[in-house]
Amino acid sequence: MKFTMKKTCVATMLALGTFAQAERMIVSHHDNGNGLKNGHQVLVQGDGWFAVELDENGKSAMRGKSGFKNMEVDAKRYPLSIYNDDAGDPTLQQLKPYAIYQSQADQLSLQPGQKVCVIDSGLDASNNDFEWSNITGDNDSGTGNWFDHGGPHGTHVAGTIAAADNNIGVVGMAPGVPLHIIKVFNAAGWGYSSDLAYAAQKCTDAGANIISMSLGGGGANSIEENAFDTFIANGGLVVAAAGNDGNSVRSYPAGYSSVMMIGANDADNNIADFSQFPSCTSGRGKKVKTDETICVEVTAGGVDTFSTYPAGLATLSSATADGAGVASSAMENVGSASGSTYYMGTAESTDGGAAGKICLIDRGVISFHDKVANCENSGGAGAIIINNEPGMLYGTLGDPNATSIPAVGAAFEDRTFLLGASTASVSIGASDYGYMSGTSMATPAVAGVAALVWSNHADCTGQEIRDALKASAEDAGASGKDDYFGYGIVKAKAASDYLTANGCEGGVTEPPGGTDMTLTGSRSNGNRKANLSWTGGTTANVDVYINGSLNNTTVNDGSATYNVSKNSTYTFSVCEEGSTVECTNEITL
Ligand SMILES: [Ca+2]
Ligand SMILES: [Ca+2]
Repeated sequence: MKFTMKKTCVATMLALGTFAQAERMIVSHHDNGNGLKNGHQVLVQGDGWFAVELDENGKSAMRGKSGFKNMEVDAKRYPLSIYNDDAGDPTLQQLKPYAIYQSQADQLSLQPGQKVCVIDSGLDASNNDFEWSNITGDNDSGTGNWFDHGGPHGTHVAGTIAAADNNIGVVGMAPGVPLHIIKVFNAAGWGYSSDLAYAAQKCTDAGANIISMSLGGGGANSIEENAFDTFIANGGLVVAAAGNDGNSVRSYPAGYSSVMMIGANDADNNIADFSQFPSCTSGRGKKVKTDETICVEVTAGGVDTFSTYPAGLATLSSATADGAGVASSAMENVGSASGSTYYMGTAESTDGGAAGKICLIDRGVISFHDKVANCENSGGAGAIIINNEPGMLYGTLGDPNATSIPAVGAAFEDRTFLLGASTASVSIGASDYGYMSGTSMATPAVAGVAALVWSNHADCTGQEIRDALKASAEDAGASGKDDYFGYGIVKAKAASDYLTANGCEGGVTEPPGGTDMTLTGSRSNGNRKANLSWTGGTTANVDVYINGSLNNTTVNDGSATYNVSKNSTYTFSVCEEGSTVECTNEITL
């Protein structure tokens, strides 16, 4: 029942550049260098050097000038992604995962009053990066103590919501927010619908206002659905993962209307290839109905998400070249090595030149394992395998593994830098922090963002927070709302600003970027008919709400008439079909 995690390659936003005739060069000089700069556009300069574009003639001329010292190519440095994790060692400093920046969680401060209930595999007490005094829990019978992990999944999820802001490790979307942990999985990795219905009650009993579920499976269940309906009817918010099968199947509990379905995006604002995308329509023929609450509503970062693990259960790598940190991924073999670099090409055979050195190896032709084995059998101390396409290289050496030297993957974007370095180091070790991918990782990100936003707008209901997250999400993928992203990527600051500007009830007439819809009306036939006229709305049909409840769906032709009791008044509004955000004003007749 628990969604399994997947590794995917981090996509990069830049393709490789092509070499024009002129090349950007760094020229270092004696004296003040003014004689060398004459006649050139200096692009950037520092103490004893400057960068200019030079063709071959220009390079020759430069070399011949008085005061010239040296010249080298000004190598391009590409960001790996639009958003990046902080680089460094989480045992020495606190690293913000990329999704913190992407979802603007670093732009708001958590206020008191929130409690997030996490239904998962427990939160392991061995990880110190939590405010443990704010954390309570329950466990299902048979799953063991909630504070002992049943696999790293629950600990990773909890860290994304609430890891403490304490100068070490990572930081959650809502750092230190009180948690109630309900352990419904053990190492076997699944639970029942009845477990979730029971858990929802336990979340209520604990005083939680948000439930986060990084889990799901096929098949709706009325007892389970009722439990979440009750939770939101009492003002709460429930989020759940869309699922990791990369298809259009609707998973539950995410597929219930009361539960907000969460998809996963990567650090480049692309949808994760595993993120499920069920349709927002259900039924057939004349009964076809569009409902935005049964499909993905928003997304958050969930590809290669960096978070907490039970102590020592993660494997983390680090690498440097000429003393500078280089992004890496752990492939295999715990240990550390450093030394001079030795480039082995694709390392298809042993090479005595690698003895005592760090092998730099291109991906391709033979297996990762055999490359590392050829490095080790040449006397190499450690291996860095460099991707042959944009992005980080993730991989393992497979089983059986006859090698023992630490081997890490590196991104293609760092190839030039690595091959130009004279020394390098690699290290792989057990860690309290590591990576997972899945809609399971995006879901707690949204739960944490919701807590953060809600804490700054404490008078709002869960439904209003849900609407604000959607109205303020950043559109991504296909233009406008789509089945993969829903309304888009959640943005904490934008959601808070939206609520500040519009109040809890939001911009009923028009959210940012929305469609103008206005409603007017009158009574006739001795008050027995209510005649509505509206403008706007881009859907073929519209939903008509009477006294806050969906009454019916009708053709978007700008008018409709209702038979009403002559002695009562009614409040009407009209929304785009399936939307609770793209709506007219309310009128009372
Ligand atoms: Ca921390
Ligand atoms: Ca979109």
